[in-house]
Amino acid sequence: MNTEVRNTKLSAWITEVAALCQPDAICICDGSKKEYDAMMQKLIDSGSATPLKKRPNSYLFRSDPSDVARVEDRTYISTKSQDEAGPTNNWIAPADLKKTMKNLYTGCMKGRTMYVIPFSMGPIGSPISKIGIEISDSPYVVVNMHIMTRVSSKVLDLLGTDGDFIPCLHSIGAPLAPGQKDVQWPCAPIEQKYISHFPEENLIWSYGSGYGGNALLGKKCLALRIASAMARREGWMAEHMLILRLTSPEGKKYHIAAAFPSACGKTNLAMMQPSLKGWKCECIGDDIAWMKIGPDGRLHASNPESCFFGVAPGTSYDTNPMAMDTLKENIIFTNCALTDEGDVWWEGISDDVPSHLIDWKGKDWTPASKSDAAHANARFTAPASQCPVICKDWEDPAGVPIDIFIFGGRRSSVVPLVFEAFSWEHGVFLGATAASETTSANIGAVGNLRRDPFAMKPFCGYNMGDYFQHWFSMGEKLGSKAPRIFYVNWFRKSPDGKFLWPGFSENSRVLKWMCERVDGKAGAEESPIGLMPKHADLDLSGLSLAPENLTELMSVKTEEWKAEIPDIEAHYATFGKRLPLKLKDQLAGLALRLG
Ligand code: TSX
Ligand code: MN
Repeated sequence: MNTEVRNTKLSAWITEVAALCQPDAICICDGSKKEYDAMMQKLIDSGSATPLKKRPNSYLFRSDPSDVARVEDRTYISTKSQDEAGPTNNWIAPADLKKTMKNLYTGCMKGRTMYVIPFSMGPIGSPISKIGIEISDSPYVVVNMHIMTRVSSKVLDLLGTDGDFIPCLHSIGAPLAPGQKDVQWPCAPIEQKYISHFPEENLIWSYGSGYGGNALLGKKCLALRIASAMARREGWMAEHMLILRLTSPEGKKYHIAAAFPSACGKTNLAMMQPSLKGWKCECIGDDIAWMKIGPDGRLHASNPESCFFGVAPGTSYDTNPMAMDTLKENIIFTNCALTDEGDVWWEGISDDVPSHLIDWKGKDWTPASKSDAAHANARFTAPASQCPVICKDWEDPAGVPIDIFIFGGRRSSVVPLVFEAFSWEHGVFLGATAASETTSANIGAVGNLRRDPFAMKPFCGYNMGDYFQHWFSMGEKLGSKAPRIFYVNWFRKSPDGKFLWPGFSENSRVLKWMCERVDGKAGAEESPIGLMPKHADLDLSGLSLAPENLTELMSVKTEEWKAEIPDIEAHYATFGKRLPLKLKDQLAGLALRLG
């Protein structure tokens, strides 16, 4: 399986890491199916993976109950000055953090194999792509990276002797003494976990966790935190956005990129199938968009990932049939429940609940059990190529030209179904002030309002005030070719607590209005918060929506919006001097329009 390493920087780094972490063996991964199968067999033999009888080539893993999600309070942006990391990031000076972590890394791979995983974010060899090398002592990381990214010995060929890459060092932080028996999911205690980024030297160091974004370093760490810092330096954008192609009955293509905080159904929207006759929707990505200004002066987006790493609970044939069809084979499931027939199960997958399950902790479960059978953050790792509605151009190195940006959040009141920004600058204001009510999927009290600018709060690898300015600068470069910006809220409720909008496939009606706005065909009227469709501008044919419900759904209540202003001011204050003046101007404009 060993592959020759000819790259000077890589061989020096492998030698350095091996000396520090002291693994028993080193394996250079080649990304082959043979490698995947051999690795998975080892994971089955050790009891870490359970093959699923009901799904070909699919496996269930159960994590340690303490290692179930990204650890935001253990995630660091380590820059020379704290001001560069900004108020939204944890910060430790690089020298101090490296000293602490080197102590932890010392001997941390004893009794284990050190895997060297060469991967490409974006198609191998494409000009938009970035090469990363993850060194990890977790075979679970290797098999997941095979699906999530393009792992291949071709990446090493591409690097040649002097090509550059982003080093991503990962250890689960659980060395084995001679003869010590391994556990099913080895990891370090929370106070030893560190997810560290050094954006000034394009470097990632992760220690102590084997789960998701803490360990699979190509995704949140590289493609968002490190890439966002590179993008600002180089004049492009790395965003937490889905990408989709909508085709009208006339055959006109529109490309949409949308940012939502967690628990708003981003993956569902990315794969949504329109209820409107003749409209077609195809998925290009469900989480990350890298966007560059193309030779045509427009903003072109591509998806750097090759998989969907989605939250399983709530995914069903009702909420996301295309995801369900993606999950039929070749899937890694983590922290789902196991049925007696040898299939996975999670809350919300079906109306009927099995009378017996093995829950995510490996314990017997019945409907009478007090806790959920699947963990709320249980995941699937699924090849994007298996999605029935993956766009044929999803790997095109040229990307797709973005027509429309959507921001949104979950708001049970105040925010109407949809409105359009008056201008790019107003749109940046909408992104910068985006907020969502917390659900049980978040930690802390349910129903609190949380500002999550551009859905990037956990993922911006530099000062967020500078990030806002970068958005303004990109708008200036794009000029009249900039995408139009909209804000949506699928979650407004009536006073008696019922969702006012049916959502899901019916969201195509909202997207259609956006497309018609781009074409200058649909009307809109000015409100204090933005441009709103008049009732007749939305295609509501075949939908039974009571007129008074539509009125409530689209209403803008001046007093409610005035009450938002102090909260936005408090949000602004956290950015201090780095807050662009244009954002203050936008808030003053809103206040003025509200009267
Ligand atoms: O994903 C969602 N979307 C976007 C879909 C393309 N969800 C699920 C969010 C949890 C992750 C939604 N939930 C959406 C939505 O548009 N809307 C709602 C609220 C809602 C829930 C249920 C119904 C209607 C609205 N209707 C019935 O249950 C029958
Ligand atoms: Mn995400």
